[in-house]
Amino acid sequence: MPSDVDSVDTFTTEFLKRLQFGQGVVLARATTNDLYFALARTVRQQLMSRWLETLNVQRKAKAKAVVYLSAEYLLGRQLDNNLLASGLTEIAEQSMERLGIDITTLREAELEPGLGNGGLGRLAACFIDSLATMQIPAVGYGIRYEYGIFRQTFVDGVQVEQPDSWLTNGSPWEFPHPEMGVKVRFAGHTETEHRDDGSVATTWVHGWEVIGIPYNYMVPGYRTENVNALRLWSARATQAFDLQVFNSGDYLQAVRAQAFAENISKVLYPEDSTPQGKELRLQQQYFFVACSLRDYLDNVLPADFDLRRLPERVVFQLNDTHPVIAIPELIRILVDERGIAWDVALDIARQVFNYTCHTLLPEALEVWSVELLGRLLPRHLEIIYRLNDEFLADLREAYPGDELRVRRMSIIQEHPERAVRMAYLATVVGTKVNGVAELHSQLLRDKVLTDFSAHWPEKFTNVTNGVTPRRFVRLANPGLSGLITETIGEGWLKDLAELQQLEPYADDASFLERFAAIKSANKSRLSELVERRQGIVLPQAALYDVMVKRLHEYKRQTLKLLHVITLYQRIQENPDLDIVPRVVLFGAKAAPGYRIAKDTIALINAVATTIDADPAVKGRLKVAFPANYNVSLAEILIPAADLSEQISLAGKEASGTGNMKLALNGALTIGTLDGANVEILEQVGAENFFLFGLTEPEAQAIQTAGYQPHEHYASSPGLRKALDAVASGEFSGGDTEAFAPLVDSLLYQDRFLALADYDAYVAAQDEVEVAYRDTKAWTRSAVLNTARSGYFSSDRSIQDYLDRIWHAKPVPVAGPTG
Ligand code: 26W
Repeated sequence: MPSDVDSVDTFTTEFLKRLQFGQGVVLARATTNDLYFALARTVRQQLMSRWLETLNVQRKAKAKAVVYLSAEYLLGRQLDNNLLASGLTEIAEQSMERLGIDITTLREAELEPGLGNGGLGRLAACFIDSLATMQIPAVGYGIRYEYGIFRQTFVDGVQVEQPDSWLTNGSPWEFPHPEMGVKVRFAGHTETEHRDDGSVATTWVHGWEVIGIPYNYMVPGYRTENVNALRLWSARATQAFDLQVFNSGDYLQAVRAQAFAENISKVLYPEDSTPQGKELRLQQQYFFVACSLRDYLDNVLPADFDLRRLPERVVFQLNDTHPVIAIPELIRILVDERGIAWDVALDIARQVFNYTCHTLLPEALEVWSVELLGRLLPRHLEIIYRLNDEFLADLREAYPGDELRVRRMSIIQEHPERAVRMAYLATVVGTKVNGVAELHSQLLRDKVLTDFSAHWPEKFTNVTNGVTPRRFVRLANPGLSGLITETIGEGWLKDLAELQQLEPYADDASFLERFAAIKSANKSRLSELVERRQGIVLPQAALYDVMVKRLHEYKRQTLKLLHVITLYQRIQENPDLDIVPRVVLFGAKAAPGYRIAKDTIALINAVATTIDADPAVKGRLKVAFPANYNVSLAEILIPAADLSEQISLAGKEASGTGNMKLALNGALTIGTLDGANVEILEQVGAENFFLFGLTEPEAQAIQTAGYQPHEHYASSPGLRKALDAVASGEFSGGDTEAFAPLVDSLLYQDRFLALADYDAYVAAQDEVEVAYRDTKAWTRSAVLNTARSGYFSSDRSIQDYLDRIWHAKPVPVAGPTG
């Protein structure tokens, strides 16, 4: 048995062993990275026996397991999370102190695995945390990108992307298993054999193949013995490639072929809304899905398992359409490899797959051209065609004569090119389709998958997103966590609804004072970081106004910026104006090819610089845009926020999850009736939320009637002035060209009605200002935001998935004493 490291002594001994035998250095000569590795390995070792025991118990229980298929996991740093889960935080801190090591430096030495773009990837990370904490047998499958989301830098205020080489120092948390490599085939053709008994057998004669190497990561539940696995795949060339090296004589060509294979898991695509239809992306999707299914069916399930009983043992959750190619892959395995009849195989597939949709934007719905699919995955295309033929036949029976409808619902689109609609494929085969917030699920039914929801109303359901309170409250906000635990005990970390018990304290003056002091300390922590990184000093006694999320037109960062410009102009006009000092913080990455988004970043930085240079504004208005917003930065920014900006055009943000993290940490939301904002408003109460803007039906009506952004420019003096300032070059040293594309897109297009919502937004911000002046009332509202946001735990989301979709049950792992 491995030694337990449950005292400062044993921990220290183990740590020094890891340092000496793992890193091969002595304490006096160790680098920060050595120390970080030794610490991580000491923690990992403690979790190891639990992990093995979990696998053991789960295998014996033969319980139904949840398999989460996701192309992205935005994990964030692991060290603190794993210390917390294993209850070792204090022991580790004391041990490091005893050795004279600054543990904070070690924490910061960890390069976060940024294997996701934004909301969808972070949601996956929260979900695997909750699954483990709730003791559900579950495994997450994904891709071990060598380069995660790019590192954002600013050069003269313009976003410049750098590769995120998170693996350069190695990763102490991963367990590679090269001996468990899985072959994945691509391309080639199919051959059909008509047997004497009338049956037909298809063989896929592939063109080339690669190997998937699994890397395991532990997913420890919070204060439970259960440790689940996250298994990420890395692509390697097969021996066939190696042989070529020897046989072909063309050594360089062969090495190039090898590099080609390994390209598959090289880099995360940084587009999070407009699929590029790139061949490599489809290769990534099929690669990880094929590895994962093979692994689960061959290695996780018992050797003699009868796949006809698959639905009793597993449910596959498809995180958006990225893993949807798993559907034809499973059918292919069952029919072609296991000799199961088509109808039976299809019936199995129907029971095991479910699909979560994370968007409403039509341009974000993935389609793969038939040409590409046929070339890369010829057998899968055949299977999709057959599925579609049978589906269309059913439709023609259900809606005789309604050929228009049949064409609308076809899995294959004809225009502008023949292509497979992945969301339709998932909807046709999956048992359940869910949206990620009430409004989103409703719009999914009514607007996006209309015909399908009429055809199969019971297929559609909602599961409102959630976030893990372990990372986003306990770790990110230790001050608040301490206050909460002192007040209501520590049960809230596993049952966030218990935060309700804080409600009475919203009227307790000393509690309010402590709550406000914690917020203020979090602001100091943030401003220290901003000062360290960019040499900017933030005023302390100010309203911290935070907008952090990917940069996208529908999220309307420009609307926020127009408000900032308006505030600036008010000060310019009236230097003695009595306004609430405000720090406006942005965090946002733009997809590298998204022109308008990058222009918006440049404009935010330009406005920040201009305002900074103006002495009249000093201490009253400040814009800060720390580069490279990621999970680690979120953990510092969110707890410091007074005001949470959730201002997307109604009907566009599927849910949002930053909105939940901010509310939980006591920020008041200024927001539209969009995504989960609707539910936040419902929970915290209208008195504690600044609601503004068009509703979804109103926005729809305006757009149908023919929206004229220019009319708003003409009728709103504040708006006109703000836009004129940008157009006149006030923020670009007189250059009127610099932001012309941005201004023109607002004035002549404004796809997301920013101008239409400007007046309402500024009015709501004026209310914010009035409210903020009453410190006590504001803090009371902040406390109520925290107290009433327990609903937004990802544990609650997972419980909803269990009840409505998965129907799996906990399998607790008994501790050493249990
Ligand atoms: C390039 C193809 C593509 C398309 C969409 C890549 C990635 C996506 C994701 C679905 C984008 C995404 O992250 N969506 C967000 O998902 C969150 C979790 O459900 C929601 O909270 C956000 O509202 C939604 O934008």
